[in-house]
Amino acid sequence: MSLNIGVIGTGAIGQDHTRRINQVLAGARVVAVNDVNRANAEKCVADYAPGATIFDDPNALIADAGIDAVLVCSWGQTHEEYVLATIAAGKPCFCEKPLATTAEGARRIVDAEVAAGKRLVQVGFMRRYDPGYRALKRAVDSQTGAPLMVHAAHRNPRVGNAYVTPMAIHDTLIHEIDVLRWLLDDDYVSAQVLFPRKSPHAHEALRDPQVVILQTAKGVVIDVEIFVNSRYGYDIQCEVVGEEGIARLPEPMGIQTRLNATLGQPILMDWKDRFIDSYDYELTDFIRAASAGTAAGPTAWDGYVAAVTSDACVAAQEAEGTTIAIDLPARPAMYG
Ligand code: NAD
Ligand code: NAI
Ligand code: ISE
Repeated sequence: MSLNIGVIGTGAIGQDHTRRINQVLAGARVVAVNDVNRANAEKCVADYAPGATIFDDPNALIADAGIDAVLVCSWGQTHEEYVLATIAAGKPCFCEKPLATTAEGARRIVDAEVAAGKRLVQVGFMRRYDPGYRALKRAVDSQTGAPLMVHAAHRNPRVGNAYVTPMAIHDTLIHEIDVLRWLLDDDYVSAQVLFPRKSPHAHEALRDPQVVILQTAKGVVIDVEIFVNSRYGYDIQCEVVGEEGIARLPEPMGIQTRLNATLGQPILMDWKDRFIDSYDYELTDFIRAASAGTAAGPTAWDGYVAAVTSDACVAAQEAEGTTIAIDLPARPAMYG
């Protein structure tokens, strides 16, 4: 039996997820879509989901008896409402990051899922599924000794004018916030943000680059460079310094050339290409679990921890140079 999926938000990633469900993966079909911009919904249906129903009301899509599971791919500030409605309908929900744009919002989702009594939410932290990060985790767990430091970088070539300083945290750093916590099997205790000299390519409402320093409960110090006007490429770097050695995230595969007296290797320009296999794997996991009426992968609790950490990092941006403490409440038993 095929899982009938409804997608809310058919922009860049909503269309890409619809493409992979309908054209790449097995076990599910996107049969309904909704978007505040109907033209996006129409394009998504025309390109990737012929015959799918376009709902004008997202809540009607969630409630529809023909929909078994929901993907929330709309803008971050809309996620909480749709995830809560999907939990209330008792259906599995895949929610793109962030789970919610505030810690309070993410907590409401955790509380609703706990009240429902079973996992229904998977957060789109796809890097946990990336073969490179998984290989790095194996090396950190078994070869390089206890981690002492992490040096990481998250660089985008450019961003639009709607991307403002706090989005470097909520939209971009959030991937490192989640994946480094998973990589180190640790939680954060404090955050600090430093702003180097501003890039001339950054617009007025954006301080770019930024350096975020996170400390963990086990004493690891992490520095993450966020630079969203790198111009040269989409570049994700991660190096873990351990007691016995160093482990680095592998570069994405690319053809090495020897041409014109130069040794060359291409650098990707678009985030969509960098973790393309991971999106396939995370949705495979979602389809498998949702077909059994539940959810797998990164949890609502992971989304909540990321939101608490993001809020602390934004406070650290505002109090430049100051160290902001990160306090987490006890983890509900449902999340292990
Ligand atoms: P986008 O602007 O291209 O698309 C968002 C779509 O949602 C638009 O079509 C918009 O009209 C629609 N929308 C907005 N509000 C809505 C509402 N209330 N109800 C229904 N539709 C609504 O943005 P995007 O780049 O596709 O990002 C969407 C989400 O996916 C964001 O949460 C973003 O953080 C996340 N994202 C994740 C990754 C990743 O690597 N995991 C990458 C990109 C985006
Ligand atoms: P798993 O290996 O048991 O299952 C993952 C599924 O995705 C499998 O079906 C597997 O085939 C597929 N998959 C994922 N990545 C793949 C890759 N790179 N290559 C090939 N197939 C891949 O893993 P598990 O334990 O379910 O974890 C999945 C992710 O979700 C992990 O990152 C894990 O840390 C996370 N997770 C987190 C939880 C939490 O409480 N934080 C709970 C459960 C999972
Ligand atoms: C975008 O939303 C993503 O999730 C990308 O992975 C990230 O690199 C980018 O900075 C975000 O805007």
